[in-house]
Amino acid sequence: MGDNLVYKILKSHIVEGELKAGEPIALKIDKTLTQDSTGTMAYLQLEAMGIDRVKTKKSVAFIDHNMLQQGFENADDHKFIQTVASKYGVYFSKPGNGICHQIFLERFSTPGDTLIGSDSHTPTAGGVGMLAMGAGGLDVALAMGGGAYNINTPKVVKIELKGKLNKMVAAKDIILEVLRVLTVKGGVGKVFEYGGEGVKTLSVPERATITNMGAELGATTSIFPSDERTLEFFKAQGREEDWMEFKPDADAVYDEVVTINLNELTPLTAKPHSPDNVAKVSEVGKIKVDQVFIGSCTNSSYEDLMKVAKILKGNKVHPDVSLVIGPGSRQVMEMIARNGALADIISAGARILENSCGPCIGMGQAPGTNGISLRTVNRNFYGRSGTLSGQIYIVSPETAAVSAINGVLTDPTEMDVDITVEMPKEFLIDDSMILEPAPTNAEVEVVRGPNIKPFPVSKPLGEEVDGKVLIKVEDNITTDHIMPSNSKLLPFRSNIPYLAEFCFNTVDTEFPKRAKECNGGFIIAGGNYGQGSSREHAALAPLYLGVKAVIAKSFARIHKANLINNGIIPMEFKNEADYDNIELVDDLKIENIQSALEAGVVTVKNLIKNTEFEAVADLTEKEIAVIRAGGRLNYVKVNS
Ligand code: MIC
Ligand code: SF4
Repeated sequence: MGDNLVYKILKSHIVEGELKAGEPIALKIDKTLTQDSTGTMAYLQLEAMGIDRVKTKKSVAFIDHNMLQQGFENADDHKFIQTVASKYGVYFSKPGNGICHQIFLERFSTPGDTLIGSDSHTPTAGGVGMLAMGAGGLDVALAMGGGAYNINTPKVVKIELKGKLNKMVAAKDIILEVLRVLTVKGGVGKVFEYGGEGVKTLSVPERATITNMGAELGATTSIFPSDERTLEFFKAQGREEDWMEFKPDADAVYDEVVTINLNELTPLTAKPHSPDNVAKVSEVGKIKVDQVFIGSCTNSSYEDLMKVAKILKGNKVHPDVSLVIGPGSRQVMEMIARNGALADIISAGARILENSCGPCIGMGQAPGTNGISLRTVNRNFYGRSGTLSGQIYIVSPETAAVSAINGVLTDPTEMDVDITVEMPKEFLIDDSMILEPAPTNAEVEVVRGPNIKPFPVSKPLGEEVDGKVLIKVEDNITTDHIMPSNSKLLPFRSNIPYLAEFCFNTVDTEFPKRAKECNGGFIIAGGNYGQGSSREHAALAPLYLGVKAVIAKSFARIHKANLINNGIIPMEFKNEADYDNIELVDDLKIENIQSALEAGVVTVKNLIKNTEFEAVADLTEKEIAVIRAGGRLNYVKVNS
């Protein structure tokens, strides 16, 4: 029995545990990435660990999220990250150089290696055969310090691609199809490995679109083999020496196989407000569109924007539509500027943004009231665009561009235009916006603005946990619900006390006040709690407000790890029906929590209703030790 790609990497990187699906393992991490909105916290945590220099093969800090500088905060945070990165031996990609995942793919990705990043779309680099995973900032800081990364051994699902995409059907439609079939919970505990004859029909940027949005399945990550097409990409990036062939064994085994027939796919869209709310564009019909955004780490490659330029060339954007373009990197922007494609886009009437996340994370371009916005992004969670009544539809660049011309959602196969784009023989290579770190840490002084506030640290666990039910939420609550992000809040990612005032703001504006008045307590949640962004702030803000435990029907992987790292106990209802019997401000109490965690089952008393129920604490020994210590930083201090 041969190995699949995932097991090949797991076997070469495992430092602890046993490779058996569901069992905890620790992996050696070769490379890390951070971006600015999670990075400030990650580097504060790195400093708190007291190490001299990072111990990875390469670590890179990107500035791409908090780009609107409406006040001093973002600029100060950029300076902090630049100086702290230099001091600790981390490469620094300047603001304007582009989105972390696009640049990492272009300039830093290496097949067969492991990568963790403080951003949930780190799996983008799986497009060249890396095992690339999103993680909380603290986990990334620990990996930079040479620590291993803990995951549960995933199941490996093969996605067998058959045939070839039809004209105007895109890689985006493949991942939307996977989401339609498997849903936002379908990937929990799994890695998706792409294979089959259809793989060679896809370029590296197309593969990266798919692995990027695999994050929306709740998957640990997604991965493609590294083949001749990958070599073509590395050669054109002037990085042939970083390439290696990486294929599964011919007799590789998989836990499951899902087959997708590329020939049968048609353009798809994910309707508001979930990436798995997928339908055929032709079936949704010609709804009137107010805004179109083409960009984000999912679809802002050279290839994507060249296709868009070919569609727009000689046409005009519909008078009622605002078309916004955000190139993924400076390499992309400069290349389309030099070859004239940007001129075609501008001439059609598009608005051009700098190379950054932009509207994807609500940094500008919020739609108008009830505005319908087609976006090539990966997430359309409620409120994420910055407009609560905004209706975001996720589409491919092809669907976006054709619809921008027509003013209505349009199946792009209706337009007859040749959009073939050849992979350039040479990409334009200029790494001058990637700064090398200082040779030693002694010569760098870290610059800290007044926006940087100390972050909360949990206390060691006592014998008892009690408190009120501070909020009760439904299934599929995202970290965007827990700790919203938009242009007003993103500048405060290094200021937890301020940010905490907005915790759960799109769900229940009274939560922060209630949490403080009750002196902390419990969060009660449905299934897949904490899906989406890796932001650790969705654990840090509740911690600051006194949350001690979350009892949910189930958790998303990264958020569960973030809760544990910050000393908040995640527990699952043993019997889901017990969820229905809990109400806001019920008084809960868990006695003998220390031994209950060991046993894995906790009895929760409801003091108001005079009832009790059981919750499962599905935690490894190490995780229990972390919670006992009052979070990972305390644990590391005690154990090093
Ligand atoms: C996102 O797409 O939600 C983000 C913003 O990139 C986040 C990171 C963050 O919240 O800063 C992510 O995907 O992890
Ligand atoms: Fe940036 Fe959006 Fe990608 Fe997150 S999903 S990294 S906000 S472009």
